[in-house]
Amino acid sequence: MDIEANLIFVRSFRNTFGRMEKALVLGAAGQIGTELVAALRAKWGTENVIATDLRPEALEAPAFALNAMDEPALRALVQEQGITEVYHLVAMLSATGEKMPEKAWELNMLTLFHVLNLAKEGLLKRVFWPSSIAAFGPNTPALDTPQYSPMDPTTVYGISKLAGELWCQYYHQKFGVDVRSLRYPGLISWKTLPGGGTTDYAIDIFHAARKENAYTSFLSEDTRLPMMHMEDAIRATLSLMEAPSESVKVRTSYNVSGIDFTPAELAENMRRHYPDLAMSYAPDFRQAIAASWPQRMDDAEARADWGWSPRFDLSSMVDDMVAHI
Ligand code: AKB
Repeated sequence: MDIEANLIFVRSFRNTFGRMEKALVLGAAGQIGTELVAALRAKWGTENVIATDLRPEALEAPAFALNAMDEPALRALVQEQGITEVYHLVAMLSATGEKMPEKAWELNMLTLFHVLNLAKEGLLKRVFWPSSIAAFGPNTPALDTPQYSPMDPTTVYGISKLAGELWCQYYHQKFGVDVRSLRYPGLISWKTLPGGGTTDYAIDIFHAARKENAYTSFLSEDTRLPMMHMEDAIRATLSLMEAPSESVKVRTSYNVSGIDFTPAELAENMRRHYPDLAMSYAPDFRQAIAASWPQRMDDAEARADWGWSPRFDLSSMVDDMVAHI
């Protein structure tokens, strides 16, 4: 057995016969949740990872319908199931959030407070909550954005992420809550469609290429953004959560870098598979959002503190997407 297989065996043995660790994933039917639940279950055993969502039909048991805004229901589930760590993936993303700002703020912030407060009361040992490149803004250095930079987000989603980061740090410093976070770039995956983000074009394009051999991008051809293959994002999440607490020195949220490209560069790379892929560009309101975000992240802290390093480059990401879509 290799070291990783050994670790999985020991963990699930301990979870079955000894000290219990049990995870609860909120928003489990979403783009990240679908893959994170599977990865956690592979490590901890299916019965030790509870999946919840507003729409639990798509989820495999053990799974429950849960509105993360409903604090009593969330609390009851945590207590009844003996949950030790929560992965809080519920959020309204950048593009949808601009259409309903108050609702986005309420959803993104209240659900975070519900989880942080359960941890503060000692009901949870650890919390994972994702932040985003959306927490940065037009005055952030766009290239090799440092961990500590000016942050002046222009979207409600970005404001909620920046505020959430600071609340995570506050709960850690004041109450000892072990909350950990990553600033995800645009995440690229084929298992579940994303919903309501500015980086979604980088997934839509693969579906359009397969169906029509043509794509109209809602971002201009030269809009560079940080992106990451979902497998890398899941690995980053698990690595951060497995790191010893003293190694997790950033308690707002870690920059993590994967790849970066423009719509034109992505299309050009995809032409290895779709030589006649036709591109047109019709930037909409999402263009201004993308223009306010970093183009490439510097993730030196994540590399130094818990050994982060991505595996996918642009070509291997494209090959994997084409193979599966
Ligand atoms: C979005 O585009 O809103 C998200 C994000 C970068 O957080 N994918």
